[in-house]
Amino acid sequence: MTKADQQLIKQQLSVYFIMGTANTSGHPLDVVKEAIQGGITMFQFREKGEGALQGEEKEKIARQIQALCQEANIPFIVNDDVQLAIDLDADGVHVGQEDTLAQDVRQRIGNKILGVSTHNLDEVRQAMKDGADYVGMGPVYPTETKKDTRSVQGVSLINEVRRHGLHIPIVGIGGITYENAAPVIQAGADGISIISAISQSANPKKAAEELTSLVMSEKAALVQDMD
Ligand code: TZP
Ligand code: MG
Repeated sequence: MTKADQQLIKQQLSVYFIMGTANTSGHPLDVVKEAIQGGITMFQFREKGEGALQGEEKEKIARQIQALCQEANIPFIVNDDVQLAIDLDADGVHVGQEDTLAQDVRQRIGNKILGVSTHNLDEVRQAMKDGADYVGMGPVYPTETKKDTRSVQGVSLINEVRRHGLHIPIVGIGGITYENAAPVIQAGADGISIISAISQSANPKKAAEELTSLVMSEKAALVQDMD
């Protein structure tokens, strides 16, 4: 990956909205539309949990959401399901440590975006070797959205990775809200991944707008500090 590509991914990670149909009581397409209007910079289709769609139904909603993302020029990433990402010609795939090996995913998807969830420095280094374009780190804060998470780690791994001089794009995940997002960026993450703070909001557009302006101003403040 060139330096320019890495800069673009860092921008695109700023407000990374993740959602599946189980994450909202609203109409999923309306929620995504509103989130896009509110300024999200990347989207991940994560169709998991109770009542998750499968097969044709899953593919149908994925295609509908992908169309919204394409219209808005926002990367559309698929969680876990490498074949779906290939069938849809999605912009990328995100995998966890328990999913298909990152190096195998890289082989299958060519130069699409590859994201990998990581929980310690070794996993970050391995993800970099495997060709990850970015790494997810969390849960930063307690979350109700994913039941089988590792223990809450705050921003410690984000700090550690930056202390070791690793420049891989990082996105924090888990329990992130408007109130607690700033420390994630201040620790050196390039963005925040959010499910419920947008998908469960009574006003997803406003929630996305507020998160976007917060992240953008935190990132701008860091750049100024370096000048
Ligand atoms: N991985 C670690 S925490 C988490 C995932 C998918 C859930 C994040 O959801 P929320 O609602 O933003 O806490
Ligand atoms: Mg997974």
